[in-house]
Amino acid sequence: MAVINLPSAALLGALADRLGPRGLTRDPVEMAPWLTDWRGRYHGRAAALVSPASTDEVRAVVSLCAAQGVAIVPQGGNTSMVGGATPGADGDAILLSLRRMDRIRSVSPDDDILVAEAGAILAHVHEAAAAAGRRFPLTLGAKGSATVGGLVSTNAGGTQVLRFGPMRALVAGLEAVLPDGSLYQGLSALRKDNRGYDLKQLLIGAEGTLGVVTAASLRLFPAVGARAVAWCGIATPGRALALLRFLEARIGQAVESLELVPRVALDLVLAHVPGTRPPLAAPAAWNVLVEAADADLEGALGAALEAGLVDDAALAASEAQAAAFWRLRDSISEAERHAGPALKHDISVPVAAMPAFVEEAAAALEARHPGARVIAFGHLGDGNVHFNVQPPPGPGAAAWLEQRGEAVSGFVYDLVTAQGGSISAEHGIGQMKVAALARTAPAPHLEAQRRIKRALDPAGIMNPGKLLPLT
Ligand code: 2HG
Ligand code: ZN
Repeated sequence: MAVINLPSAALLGALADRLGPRGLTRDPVEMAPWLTDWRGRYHGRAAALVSPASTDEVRAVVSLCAAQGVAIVPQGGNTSMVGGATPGADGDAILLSLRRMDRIRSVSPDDDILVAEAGAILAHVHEAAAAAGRRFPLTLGAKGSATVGGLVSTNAGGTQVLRFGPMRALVAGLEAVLPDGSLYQGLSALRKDNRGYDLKQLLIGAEGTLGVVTAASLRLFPAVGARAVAWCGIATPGRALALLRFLEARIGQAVESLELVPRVALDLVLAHVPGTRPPLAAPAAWNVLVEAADADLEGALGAALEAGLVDDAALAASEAQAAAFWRLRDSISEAERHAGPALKHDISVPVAAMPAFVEEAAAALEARHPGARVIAFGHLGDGNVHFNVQPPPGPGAAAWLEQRGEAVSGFVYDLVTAQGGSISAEHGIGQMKVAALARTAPAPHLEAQRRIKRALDPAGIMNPGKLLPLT
């Protein structure tokens, strides 16, 4: 059993000496924003916030902490949906922010590779790729604050996974500091490399439990000439999947996104996000946002209208309108947060099973818990929706969540597991889902993961309490 120690005054002094005044703070006011997660659900404490400026400094921090068995919680943009970057309440850990390491180290159009440090913000990666006439395709609502290290460590997905896959498909190489302070130098972006286990893939999605990602080589793609974006009104989630297959048959891989938005989600956005407008003349029970690159989306959607798959469609007439459609989609989380606390379930089942799952699981849940409301939205084409549940409105909402939250989530996870699905499709496990993972994952799966963790981090100092049920 790993033993975690409190950081001694000597350790804090050594860290301060090594990192200089910008690299360490214990000031409660400076630390406060980073001790609570984006959703305001987890409140942690930390002995210090360290902000190294280089990989060498990260190595020094990890080596010093490893020598004394002190825990480290790595953090990027602090946009985790599952409390993955928030330290525990005990205050024993060092919070390690990668935000000062935000350089784009290189862009190589010939290799189609961009090397970014862990603290680089996703939107800046997009800009740097575009400046070189290329594109880094992964994108998501939090692109203005999510960082490369966090995206790697959670194997982030987002809205372009349909065509390009999640981070696991987009990271060509990694640099990381392992829990003993040694450096894993794997940035060289080889297209072919068969030297045994793929440590890079082990670190992707490890949520900081196997080391600290300090930089990544990211795959670039040709810039898009013209993107076409349309907002469609449809009758059922089944029609959304049928529409995807219909469009793929006509314009193939040009279809880059297909996002499902129920009327309740759109209504929340229109109510809570300033400057938003209804995209269609009449509200539809279900909506689909489609994006295609360099293809005749208008023609393909015309055929879908004729075939009766789509009831109404608005094709963005300008880049500004395309951005406005995307804003409606990307603001769902924020609108939901304004509406009050809800239970979040980031789930996946096989793609073909998702339309029926959305409707049947929502009906079953709402029948079992009268007054509760399911808001299932997102990446239908990936078999992943955010099956979020709002408590019955009114003053009893907080008590309802407290008393029933676990049972409601358990109900959702049991339905997902029965379909061979996953209780975390793209947000990770963090601290929010550790117990749910322990309950639903097959024992051999958990045991193999525990062995990997023990092999690389025998003292258990890296992001304790996250991802793995360790007992
Ligand atoms: C999205 O797809 C994000 O918008 C957030 O993954 C989902 O807030 C959520 O539940
Ligand atoms: Zn999502």
